[in-house]
Amino acid sequence: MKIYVVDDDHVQLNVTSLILESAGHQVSSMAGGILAISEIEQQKPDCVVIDLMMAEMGGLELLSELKKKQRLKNTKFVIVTGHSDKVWRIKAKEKGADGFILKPISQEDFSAKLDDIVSGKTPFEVDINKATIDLYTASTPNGWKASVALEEMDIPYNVHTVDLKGAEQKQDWFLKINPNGRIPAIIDQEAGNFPIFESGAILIYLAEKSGKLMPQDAKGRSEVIQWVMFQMGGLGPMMGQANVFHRYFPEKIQPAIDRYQNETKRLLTVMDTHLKDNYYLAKKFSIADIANWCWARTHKWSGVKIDDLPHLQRWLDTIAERPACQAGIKVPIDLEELRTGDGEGAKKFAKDALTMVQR
Ligand SMILES: N[C@@H](CCC(=O)N[C@@H](CS)C(=O)NCC(=O)O)C(=O)O
Repeated sequence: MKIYVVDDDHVQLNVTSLILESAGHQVSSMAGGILAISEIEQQKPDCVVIDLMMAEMGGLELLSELKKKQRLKNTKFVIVTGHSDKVWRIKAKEKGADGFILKPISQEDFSAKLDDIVSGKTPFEVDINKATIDLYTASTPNGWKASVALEEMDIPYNVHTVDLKGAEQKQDWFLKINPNGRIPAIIDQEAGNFPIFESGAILIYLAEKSGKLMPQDAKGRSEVIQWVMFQMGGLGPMMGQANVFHRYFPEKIQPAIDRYQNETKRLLTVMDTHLKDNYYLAKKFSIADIANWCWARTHKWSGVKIDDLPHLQRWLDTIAERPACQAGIKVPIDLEELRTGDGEGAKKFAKDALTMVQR
């Protein structure tokens, strides 16, 4: 059959072309997407093999352009990549690809797989709802960061509730997933059961995996990561300690309470000032908003008032309206009292937390 190969890696382009030629196909090729469009339209091949990750014009972008061409209505499109993540399969399917070939793959298998795709023997199916992320979590701000991100990115996941009071997070099986013995942690089944701990690292991993909620350009990415670090190194630890001294410890050590509440208030004020001129923490809604929102929304629990921070309040309310954020903070259970600061659930949470911090 007539096959057209597009790959901006010259070596890979030659290898793929040779494999297909030696299997008896008539092959044309181009080292990049933009130039290939008109030639492909003209040649009307039976099949176009497209590399997913190309610098100038990405494989999926090229696919979208080619799918618009009436002359190519009978042409089959196959995406080839070394990226195993299901999100790419889903995206390729959405954009109209007929097949997806994962590298590395032997010469014979490549050619056979391509034949099966073009002949329609193996229809391109993606089980979108099959969860491939395992989330180990509990109802706390750090835990919500992971569940909110998974909900926002629309990544299916299995929830495993970790019994913090029962010290399940310190058991050997869990320490193999997170050596720090804390939640949240995730395992990515699609990446050879790769474990990830530290909520900030989880957010970045998921954003990179899904291509969502973090820009890809260096400055945009940095802006997001700066605010994620602000939460990881500042807001989270300060609010966490404010909770310990203000809410959990029966002895009221006023200088410690003041120190952590004042520092929390200072950090929330930094956010308020920034949010005066910015709708979100970075340019668009991102993992930076998720990280900080999950903590800032529990300011009452830390005993810190924000009545004089109108921009922060506006931002908190804006994010609270997002359905995915609402869903994420109900994982593994709905603990609204952690935000309002009162009720039976709040008392129990504070008691359990005291057990943990005194261990
Ligand atoms: N820096 C870590 C902090 C994680 C953390 O402190 N998790 C708490 C719940 S919010 C926990 O697992 N506590 C149990 C313990 O201390 O044993 C992260 O962001 O993931």
